[in-house]
Amino acid sequence: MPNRSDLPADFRWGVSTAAYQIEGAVDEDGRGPSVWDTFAARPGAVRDGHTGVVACDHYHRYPEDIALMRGLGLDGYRFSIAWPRIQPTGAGAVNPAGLAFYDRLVDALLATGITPLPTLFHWDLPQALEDRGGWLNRDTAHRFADYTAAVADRLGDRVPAWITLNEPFVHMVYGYALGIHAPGRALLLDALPTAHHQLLAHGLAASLLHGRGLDVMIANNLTPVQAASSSAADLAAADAYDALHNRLFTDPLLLGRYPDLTAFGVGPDLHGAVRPGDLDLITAAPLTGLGVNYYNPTRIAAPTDPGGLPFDLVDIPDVPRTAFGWPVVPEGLRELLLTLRDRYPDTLPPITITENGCSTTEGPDDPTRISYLATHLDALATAITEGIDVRGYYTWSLLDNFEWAEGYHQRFGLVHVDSATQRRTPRSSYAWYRDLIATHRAKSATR
Ligand code: IFM
Repeated sequence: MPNRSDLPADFRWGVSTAAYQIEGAVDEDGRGPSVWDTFAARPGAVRDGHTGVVACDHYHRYPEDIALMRGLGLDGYRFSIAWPRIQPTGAGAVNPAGLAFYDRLVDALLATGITPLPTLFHWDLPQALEDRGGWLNRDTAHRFADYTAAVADRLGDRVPAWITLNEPFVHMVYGYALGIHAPGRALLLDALPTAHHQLLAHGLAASLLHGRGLDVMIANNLTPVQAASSSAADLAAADAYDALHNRLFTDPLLLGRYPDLTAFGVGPDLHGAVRPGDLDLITAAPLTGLGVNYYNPTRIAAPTDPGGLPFDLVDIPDVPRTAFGWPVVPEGLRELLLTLRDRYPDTLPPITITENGCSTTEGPDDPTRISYLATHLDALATAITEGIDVRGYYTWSLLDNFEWAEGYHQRFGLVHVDSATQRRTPRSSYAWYRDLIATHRAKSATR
């Protein structure tokens, strides 16, 4: 069996983070409020009332965090840019101090030999745009294009590749359909236009980036979908869930059309959101890479409530679970990558794993995280030897950080962060990842 020591010589290693989860400094240097500031301040919205007001104080401590990255020997760092720092109200003049922060961050990374990989939107929409409908409003896609142009004009001379959006599925479902995340809307299937408006935003931004000679990716949260049995009803339910979670976001990008959502009683215009020509805008610029965020497979059965959604989520039996309760199935990563190749044989671009990792309750010694990373990297190595073009792996995450509705309770970091003192303590997984990267590099040099 191939394993992680067989990864290609030019394979790139990284870590991933996101602005609201680590930066803090929410009122500094002209940053405007985001939907997450508003949501986290709402009593009961986030576990124990945690917020991102301080988070990991990365806004001030980024030199220390880059030193930690240097210690790992990383090739790349995936972070996100906070739109409300660049345009405090989501439109109009840019805030020079906001741009200057990312300018400093990018220069500091490059000085360390680490390639910056920014994500333009990781869920922290300027509140002023939410007040005008957020991603339910088509205009937000155009505002995103303006914001993208401003940031690319400033950083594009030093940043070769860009990720437009992070996990539009999760943002749609948790933020707009169920109300578990900001902006806290519980619209169920009426949230579907937010999928299209996010993809339209991606397409408009991708064209701008491509026009500037920059590489463009999008980071999707994808899951292999297992039917609970081979019954026709379970298979149909699994197909419906797969359409909603995966194909709703990859078919428009890679096939230029939306999947069939008739199982949800939804037509191809997603409740009137899709206008003639939109799919051409979404695909106008080629994706130079597909970012895959993989955490676990999803098991689906036929619905028990005939009046509800056309699927039930069911537990995957007999597998370990992370502290979050998520099933640990490394083989699911390989299965997912093979499915993508089968589904998009002519259009699938090279893949980068833009997130993968687990929360644990462990202290400085975190063998569970090491095992999670090792087994997923072995599954990835197998997929690569089976012909899948995967260029790199960015683990989630460098630091323990603000895990959205779970606050600081779910800890994903290679580095433990004491929320009271901001003291960073590398865990044993940090040393393991460092040694893995060094070993891979040494082996690659002799090939
Ligand atoms: O912390 C999140 C991240 O913001 C998006 N992907 C999943 C991670 C773990 O839940």
